[in-house]
Amino acid sequence: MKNIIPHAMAIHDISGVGRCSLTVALPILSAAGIQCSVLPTAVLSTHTGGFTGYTYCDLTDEIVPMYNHWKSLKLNFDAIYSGFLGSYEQIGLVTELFHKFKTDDNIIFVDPVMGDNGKLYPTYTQQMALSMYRLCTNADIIVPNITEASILLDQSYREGPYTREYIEVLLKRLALLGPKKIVLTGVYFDDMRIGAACYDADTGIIDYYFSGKVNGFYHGTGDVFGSVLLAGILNNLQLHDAMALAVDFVYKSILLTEKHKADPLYGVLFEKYLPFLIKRLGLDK
Ligand code: PXL
Repeated sequence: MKNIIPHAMAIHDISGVGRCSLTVALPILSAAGIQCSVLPTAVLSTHTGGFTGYTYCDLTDEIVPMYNHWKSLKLNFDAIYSGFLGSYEQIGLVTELFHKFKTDDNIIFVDPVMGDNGKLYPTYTQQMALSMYRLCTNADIIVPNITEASILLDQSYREGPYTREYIEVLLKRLALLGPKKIVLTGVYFDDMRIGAACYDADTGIIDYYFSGKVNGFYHGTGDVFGSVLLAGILNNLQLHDAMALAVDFVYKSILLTEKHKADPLYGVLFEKYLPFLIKRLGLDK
């Protein structure tokens, strides 16, 4: 049964400050006309990617009671979107949740958040990486960056610029894990442009989309990208068009952050571009 308004379940942490995970997924999906129900995996004062002294409250014990209650309410989700997960055990529970809520026509969308720039995030362990691999085998779509793709494929991380051949081998190997659609972020062939590549294993089609390249590291852009990509897909865009929208949205947000010299640790100034998102999805009519 389809919902009147597309209904997504977002399984991420709440980092109180820092524009990532649920503080990004909720506003973006809502602006895109999608009901976003949340299963918070942990509550932190900030994200873990650069602040010191952050608080961390693990919510692993809440996962099963929350989804059992939702089951008892006979809720249907058009998409289940997982991101940052707090512990090894938690990744296993999310895998079980996927089995409980998977239907013939919904999508399991996994952003295998584990690291960036060749390094694991501080709360991630090798054991969690193995468990994330298993989680991805149950997904319909995965959205890794190159660091995460390398971890999932158990191969060493390589700095860019990349070649088409290198990216296409990564995409095809990732699809062998199980997901039929792969969107790989952080793809660049020169120092002028950066973007994403997508692969649909059913059609064999590989596509690319690039924007300009801004130097520096902007926190939370993976979550902004994933949320816009899912927003596009749930609004019936083709994979390539949803990816292009996500690249454009992230690029605009980075440019504005740079223009205002805002501290990139606090994420990108994406709020200004929610009207752009609504327009590109044709939701302003
Ligand atoms: O943006 C990914 C992310 C999500 N949640 C938390 C994080 C990070 C990356 O550092 O620390 C808590």
